[in-house]
Amino acid sequence: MTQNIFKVLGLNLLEKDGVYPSLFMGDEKSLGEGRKLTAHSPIDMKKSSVFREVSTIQVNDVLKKLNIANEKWRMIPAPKRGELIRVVSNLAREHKNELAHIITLESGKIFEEAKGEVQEFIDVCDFAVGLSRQLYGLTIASERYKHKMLEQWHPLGTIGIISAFNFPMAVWAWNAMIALVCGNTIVWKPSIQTPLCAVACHLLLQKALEQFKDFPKNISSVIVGSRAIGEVIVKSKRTQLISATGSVTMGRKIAAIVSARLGKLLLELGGNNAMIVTPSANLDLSLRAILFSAVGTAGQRCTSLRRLFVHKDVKDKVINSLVKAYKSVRIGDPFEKDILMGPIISEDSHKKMLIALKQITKQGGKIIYGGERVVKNVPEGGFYVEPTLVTIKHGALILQHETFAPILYIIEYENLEDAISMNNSVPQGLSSAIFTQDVNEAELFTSAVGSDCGIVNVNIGTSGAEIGGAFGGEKDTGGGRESGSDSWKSYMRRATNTINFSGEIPLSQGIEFEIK
Ligand code: UN1
Repeated sequence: MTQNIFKVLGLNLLEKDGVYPSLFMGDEKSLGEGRKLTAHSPIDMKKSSVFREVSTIQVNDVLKKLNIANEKWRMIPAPKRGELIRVVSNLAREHKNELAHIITLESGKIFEEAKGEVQEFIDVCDFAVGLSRQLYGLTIASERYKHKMLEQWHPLGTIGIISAFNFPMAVWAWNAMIALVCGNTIVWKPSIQTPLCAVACHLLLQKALEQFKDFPKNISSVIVGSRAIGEVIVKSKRTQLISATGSVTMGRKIAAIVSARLGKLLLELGGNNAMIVTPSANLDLSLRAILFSAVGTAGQRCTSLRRLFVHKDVKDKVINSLVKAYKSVRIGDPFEKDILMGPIISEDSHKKMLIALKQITKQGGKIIYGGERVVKNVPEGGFYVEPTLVTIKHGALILQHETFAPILYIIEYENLEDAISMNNSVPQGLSSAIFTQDVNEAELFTSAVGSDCGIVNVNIGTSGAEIGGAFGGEKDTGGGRESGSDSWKSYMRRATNTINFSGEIPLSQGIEFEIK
């Protein structure tokens, strides 16, 4: 199936010794000569691909070519650029299953969720097509006689996209589709755990480009490489915006480099998302939302639910139904129907989960369900774990950290103000939710003194955001917004124009400046 999609896209990619090309620039591809990068499928830890890293000189050459292509691309009218994205969208629809197959193979997320991710890719394409006719600025009343003020939005240039393993296609699409309609060229350094997803997306785009003979070929590039390759892209003044998704630690490093060269940044970093379940909540609905948010993608979404604040009056009921639901979660091969939870991404990730579980007990928490590695009825080699429920008191240090694994902390609360303040008392600020039937509680939670996150939901879980909204969060989450709403503005530069048609030269602020 993996080779199938590449064949469909018109390429038999695998080179002679089983090594894939690691650099894709427009319709060209190059094999690297540097060190070997081997990706393993988390399903069974068997080798899924081998790449060889390219040199930093080659990376710089790519950036140069993208800058040159941008000179042409930015002059193609935006609605015409949108036509390209419409073709990409249709191709993604046509190959939904094949694309989802590669996502499941490389990230280990269940096939159903992988198809959802491709749908997110398709949705953002459709959004970008509409956007291609709506890149407009304001006109502003000038204080001067016969003057006009207006804003124009222009392309930035070349955008560097750095993405994580957990959304190996959708996060690229959020950035790439918007960046392209905005008139930019793109370079993508995907996670080294999910390189085939990146290659497939790039080739899909190239396939779409075949239908547009007048368009420059070199508007997109993918470089499969280690951190060193990412650093070249991040350091280069040839990238006018760096959009990075990943851990807070990674974000801090990138931010230091990009800020030092006064470059533009868009960061979408870790979350530590919470949900409040109030006494008036519809408990059946909250249970379903908790389950998808905490267990979906094996707890490896940046929007995954990590902390659950339950009112003391409903705590026992919620815990009992959660334990029951957690027991019935089917864990196993993510390609198999009816499986709800696949493996976590790596051994390292499992080690981190075990460390967190130890800290929980040391810090007074209690593991009330799960936490064990699953070895029965799952493919051999992969790291399959039981989703884990923990009861713990607010104040435990572990609650400040995001562990990228399916661990859910349950914390009791008595009054809503306290729960909101606990929701806000972590360094991260991505997603949050409240389950309530009380309009005052819902309004308080979404108000200025409510949740301090970028995503604030009522009667919906913390994960599974639609592409139409701006996606991202505050504080250590990095402050960036991707995907919908007016996030496109991050991919463009704003020019304020003042036009004088008065035949005189009046100064603003009433200043007189005449030679007598
Ligand atoms: C991520 O985990 O980086 O809201 C993105 C969601 C998805 C995107 C998650 N639409 O859960």
